[in-house]
Order: sequence, then C-alpha cells, then structure tokens
Amino acid sequence: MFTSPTPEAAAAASARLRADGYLPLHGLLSTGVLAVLQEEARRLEKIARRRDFSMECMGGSPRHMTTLGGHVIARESQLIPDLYAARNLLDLVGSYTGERVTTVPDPLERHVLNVLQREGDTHGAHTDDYPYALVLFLEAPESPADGGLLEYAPRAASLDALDAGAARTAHHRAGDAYLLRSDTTAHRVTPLTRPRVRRTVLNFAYTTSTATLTRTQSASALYG
Ligand SMILES: O=C(O)CCC(=O)C(=O)O
Ligand SMILES: [Fe+2]
Repeated sequence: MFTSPTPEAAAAASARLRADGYLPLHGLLSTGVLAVLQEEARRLEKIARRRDFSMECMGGSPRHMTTLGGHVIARESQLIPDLYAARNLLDLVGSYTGERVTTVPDPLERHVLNVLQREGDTHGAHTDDYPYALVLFLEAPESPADGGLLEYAPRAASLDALDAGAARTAHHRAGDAYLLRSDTTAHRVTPLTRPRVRRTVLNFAYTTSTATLTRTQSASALYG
C-alpha cells in the first residue's frame, strides 16, 4: 500500500523531522486509497460531534470543529483501525522518524477524525500527548488564502511560540500527509476564511518505547 523510502531518503527525512518538527509527505495517499478514505470519512462524519469551546489546558485556545474520537471509530469502522495498525504503515512511519514506532494504547486518541467546515472553524494551539502524529488529508481548501493552514513552532517552550514570530506555515491538499513531532512542536490550524470550504483529516498517533508522555485532558475534552 505504502512504499517505504530508500535508506538515503529516510535518513534525510528523519534529519529534517528532527530539525523542523515537521515533515511533509505530499501525495502519500494514492487516488484509490484517498477515494476509499473519503467515503469512509463521509459515513463517519454523520455520527461526529460539533465542538465549540476553549481548551483550558492549552492556554484557552479555540476549538471550532467537528470531531470523532478513536473509541467510536474503532466501533464503527474496520478500515481506519486496520490502516492505523498496518505493518506497512508502521514501517513507513518508522523509516521517516528513524525510530521504532508503535501504536498508542489510548483508544480515544490513537486515530481521530477532525473536520473544519464552517467559516471561522479552527483547531487552536496545542501540543499532543504522544510524540508522533501522522496527519492524512482527505479534504483541504484549494487555496492557502482559504485558511486551514498548519502553523507550527518546533521545540516550543510554550504555545506562545506560535505568536512570537517563530511559527512556520504549511499548506496541504487532499491526498497529502505530514508527520509531526507533535509532543514538542506547538501547532494549530488557522481558521477557514470562507464559507463552503472543507478540511478533513485523520490524525494517527504513534509512540516509541523511550517516549516520555505528557498526559493532558485535551483528548477527552475534544473527543470524549
Ligand atoms: O489538522 C491538522 O493538521 C492537525 C491535527 C492535530 O493537530 C491533532 O489532531 O492533534
Ligand atoms: Fe495536534
């Protein structure tokens, strides 16, 4: 399903991920895989929940989005849990991170669905509880001017790094993916600037045997 990079490409990618906290994987999803995941997400979105609140444990940053937690996805979908834990995908993430990665035990957080679909929808500033996030784009605004951009600040001492001129920005299209060193890279998704624009991602969390986890209340607030 996924072709792992050559050892040279993997070494360059993991060096970039270590330096930047972010590694784009443009066009990771083939047209066929993308179409199947889009259909699955459309089905799952019917039972997803609208969330509009400030995340207290993340500096009060805004959440205006529709989400479905991993525990519900596990109950309702075969495809997404299977893909999340596929040897082939773990090998790919392992090559790009340069670490032996494993699935995470937390049923809520391991694989989640995030949908931005209204003007102003945003996934505000935070860090994740687990060291690596693989984010797969099923839908994304065509133009960077439409919002829905990833903003990130590697090795951030606090979420303020995003507002202190340290933030970098990345635009993605449907079928793209990225890997994020998500526990130490502050990140957020900028608000959609227009109505009738959609951004749908799957976020797969991975860990390593040596990771120090920072458990927060954020996953239960957003997906519980
Ligand atoms: O949608 C994105 O690009 C980021 C998702 C994210 O940060 C998360 O689900 O924790
Ligand atoms: Fe995140």
